[in-house]
Amino acid sequence: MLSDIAYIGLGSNLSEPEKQLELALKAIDAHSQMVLISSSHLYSSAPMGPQDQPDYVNAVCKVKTSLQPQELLATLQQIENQQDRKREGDRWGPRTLDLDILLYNDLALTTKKLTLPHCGMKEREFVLVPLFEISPDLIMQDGRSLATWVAKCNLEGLYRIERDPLAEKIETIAI
Ligand code: ROI
Repeated sequence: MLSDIAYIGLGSNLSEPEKQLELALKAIDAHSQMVLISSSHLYSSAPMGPQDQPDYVNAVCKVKTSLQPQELLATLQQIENQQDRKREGDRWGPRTLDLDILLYNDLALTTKKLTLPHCGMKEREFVLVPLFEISPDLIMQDGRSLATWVAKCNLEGLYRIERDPLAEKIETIAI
């Protein structure tokens, strides 16, 4: 049964980032133990951290899943690997694909591999804004609304990438 809800943050700044995110969303939806409920627009922003790397494209999606958090993490890492994610080198360096579990039901968890809710999300407008787009009524673990968190973050430099209406039409016709 797909009864657990997870929010996943997606990011890329190498090898056609927009395409990387679209491929990742398809891979998530194609998995037998996950179904994609909704996904945000794509957003572009300058890198947080080291600046000597390309701008990032980010998005957030909501899934229903029967995978437990650790299994979900392993599955997302497999999708990253399929899309040529390299793990050696700088932890804050450029990457083809980054998939982070942001929230898993109301679970709070700290293990060596996984912290839930995702530890950096509060300071990351490129996570909070797309999350707000798809689930504006979320209440976060500190009892505050997601809207309050969004109101506190600096939105300067975050750009929503408008979907190309022609490309969308072609995709619909292709189906
Ligand atoms: N910066 C932005 N804008 N988006 C990201 O997804 C992102 N991911 C990272 C670091 C290097 C922290 N910076 C980022 O891992």
